[in-house]
Amino acid sequence: MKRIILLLCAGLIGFGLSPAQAEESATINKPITGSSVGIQMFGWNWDSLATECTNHLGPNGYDWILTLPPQEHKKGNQWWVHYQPVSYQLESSAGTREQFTKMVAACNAAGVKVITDAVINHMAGGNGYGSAGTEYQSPNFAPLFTEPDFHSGLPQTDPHYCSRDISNWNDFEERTNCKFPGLPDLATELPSVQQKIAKFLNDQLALGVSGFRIDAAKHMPPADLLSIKKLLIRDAYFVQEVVGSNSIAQEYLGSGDVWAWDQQQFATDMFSSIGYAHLGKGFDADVKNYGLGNQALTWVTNHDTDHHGGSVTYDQGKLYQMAFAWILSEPYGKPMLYSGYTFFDQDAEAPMNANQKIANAICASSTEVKFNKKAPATSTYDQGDFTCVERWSPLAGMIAWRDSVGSAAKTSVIAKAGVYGFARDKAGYVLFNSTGRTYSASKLKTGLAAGKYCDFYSGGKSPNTGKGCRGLSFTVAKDGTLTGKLPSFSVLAISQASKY
Ligand code: ARE
Ligand code: CA
Repeated sequence: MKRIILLLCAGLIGFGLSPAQAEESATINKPITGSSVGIQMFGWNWDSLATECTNHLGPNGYDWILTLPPQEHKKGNQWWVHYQPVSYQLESSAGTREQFTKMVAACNAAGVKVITDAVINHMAGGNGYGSAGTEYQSPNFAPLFTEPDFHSGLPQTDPHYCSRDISNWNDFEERTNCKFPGLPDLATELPSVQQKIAKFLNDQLALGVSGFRIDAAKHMPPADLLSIKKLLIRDAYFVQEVVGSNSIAQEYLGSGDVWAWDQQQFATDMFSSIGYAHLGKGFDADVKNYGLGNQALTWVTNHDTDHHGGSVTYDQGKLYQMAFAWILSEPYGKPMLYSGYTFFDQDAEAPMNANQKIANAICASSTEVKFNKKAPATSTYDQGDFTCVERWSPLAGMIAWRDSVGSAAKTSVIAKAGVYGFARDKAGYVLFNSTGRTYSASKLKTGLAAGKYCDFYSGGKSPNTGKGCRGLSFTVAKDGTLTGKLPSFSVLAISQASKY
């Protein structure tokens, strides 16, 4: 979403803030809505994220990032050690507290809100830090929690007592009181535990963080999350991870937003293999049953599906890019994209340096993406390459297209043999060709006024007024229809704003 920050800044400077501080607080106070675009930056250390916010995320129109969990964690070469906290100190293999603080300030100054991953349901499992009862304590800091702070340490007569691993992932008592396999489960109903968690989140809010992805939210009662939220120093954004069923996700709408899992299944069905984009025709009817209203985040993949499977991935080359373009084109939901690193071993942490810290992220020097030229629905990444999705210009183009169509309704849907398209009322038109052949569009109803339009996906308007388009251009006839050729594995996105 483009920022209308200057006016706000002018107001805040009046209160004694420097222009940079005013920009930072304008970013923090900007709400996350349907026109906001977020991206999970998985495996990025704090130093690299700071420069990426300034140089690419802000300029390309991203409104927020989701970072790795920032707290001290169990040591190891697997990415998932970040999900096993040993203390709430902001020290991790992604960087120190000082580096974290600088990153948050740099991102806010670039207009990019910072949402961190909050792992507050459990602490680390047996990790060599001690015997039962101390295994979840950091060797470096005073113990944060003790045995009675965990469900397994409560008197056995307590209704919340449980020392087993979860086996029924949907039963309320079991999923909230028992252990995510192997991990000591915090007694989040206790006010003393809630206060410690709130202190951890408040520490980050005070540094300029805007909100949190609540990891394993499904394993904490919504009432506990609401109690924690009430202890925060300001109104923080919550997006809660409630995997699987919409009916369980609906229980969490009172404490914040949630991800739409059924929508992600559409992305997988439409873009995992060549020629299935037309399956999008069932989406609008499906959405009506989610019951998540405007509190749903839409997505293609996250760190779990990227590593454990169950989504389109970077292996699908241009289809992967098109899947992100699709969630950016739909009026439904708040889209979150994903930028990570490639791996041969699904447990592998992002590339580390000699000090066992995550190394700086390296993006290919050009905007060239490692899609296979001969088979564009595959890719040619090496192990440990960063995908740098936030730099892909077709997606920056789609973000601009999304801004330009605003909340205009979806109309004139077409779906046939790998092709899917629709108008956004009279504001814009989008068309997906997931086949390996050029698609000859004939007389598609666009809702747009007659004229020539630049395609946002292939480059948009030339920055020099009057110089036409950087990429493809399409013509809308007097009757509002479009006839033209859309290349294979590509998207056509035109709007009022790209008329020339
Ligand atoms: C690792 C090992 C485990 C071991 C554990 C403790 O892999 O074998 O038991 O350590 O030693 C991440 C990794 C896990 C890792 C964990 C801790 O993904 O592999 O465990 O970190 O290091 C359920 C939850 C959902 C959860 C998913 C993974 O409901 O909340 O499982 N997702 C979040 C994060 C993960 C993270 C955690 C939670 C833990 O996104 O990255 O785990 O902090 C059905 C059910 C769902 C279930 C889903 C599992 O759909 O309905 O409830 O999701 O299956 O696929
Ligand atoms: Ca729990």
